[in-house]
Amino acid sequence: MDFEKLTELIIELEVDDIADAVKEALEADGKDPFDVLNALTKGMDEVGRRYEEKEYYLTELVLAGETMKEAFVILQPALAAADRSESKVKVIIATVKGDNHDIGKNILGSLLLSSGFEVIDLGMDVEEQAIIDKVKETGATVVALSSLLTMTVEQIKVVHEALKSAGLRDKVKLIVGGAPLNMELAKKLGADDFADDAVDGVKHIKALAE
Ligand code: B12
Repeated sequence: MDFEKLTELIIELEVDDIADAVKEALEADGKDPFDVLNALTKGMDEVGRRYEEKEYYLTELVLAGETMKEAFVILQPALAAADRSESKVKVIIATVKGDNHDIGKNILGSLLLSSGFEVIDLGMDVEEQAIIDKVKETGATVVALSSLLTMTVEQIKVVHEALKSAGLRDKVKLIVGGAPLNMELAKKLGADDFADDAVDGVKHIKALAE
């Protein structure tokens, strides 16, 4: 199973075949799970491009999301097995309120797990209060928020303000990611940090947690 084939299966939305293909790449071919992740992400980028070019529509977007989820059932344990560190810093991850994109967040979660972090995943479309409650309950020191929609990036500021009002803002680091964001906007919205992709995100979170 070569990497091009994995990328192609995502682009062609082969939801029934992707799990076996990922399994074959990992088990029979002994491929590095991080390289497999790269190949799958490349496929999602192409799906996004086709959607922008109106070659794909919402149905295809939904199917691409499903296909990626199927792949992750197999890939996630392989990523987790690559656990490389002793750190047990607690990180809350969530997609902001109003946003139902969770693939990027899930990738970040898997990579954090495989780097030895304790990950508390609140899911997508998450209200600020749920984040506050979880910070209080777990004592997490990092909150990582995902926003893929321009419409929902303001929600980062809402979370920042809510943490402040609850007296928690100086106890947690807030890092954000997602296509509509950049470092400048992230800082303007009250976040401490931003990363372009999940691999960089893990590096930034390691630095923030020190
Ligand atoms: C799949 C998809 C969907 C799926 C989501 C399935 C799911 N369970 O996630 C479905 C079909 C549900 C969907 C719906 C919609 N979508 Co959509 N979707 C996409 C698509 C094609 C891919 C997103 C994706 O998963 N990418 C792959 C992952 C791996 O990448 P990623 O999410 O960017 O994450 C990476 C980084 O950003 C970063 N990252 C992400 N989060 C975080 C967090 C932290 C802390 C850090 C450090 C890093 C980090 O790391 C990740 C991995 O490296 C994108 C186009 C694109 N190319 O991005 C459009 C896109 C995001 N969608 C878009 C739109 C408009 C919509 C809809 C409004 C469509 C509609 N008319 O209904 C709805 C909104 C629904 C809602 N309320 O959220 C637009 C957003 C435009 C904008 N700027 O606002 C995009 C950009 C498409 C486009 N070009 O128009 N979508």
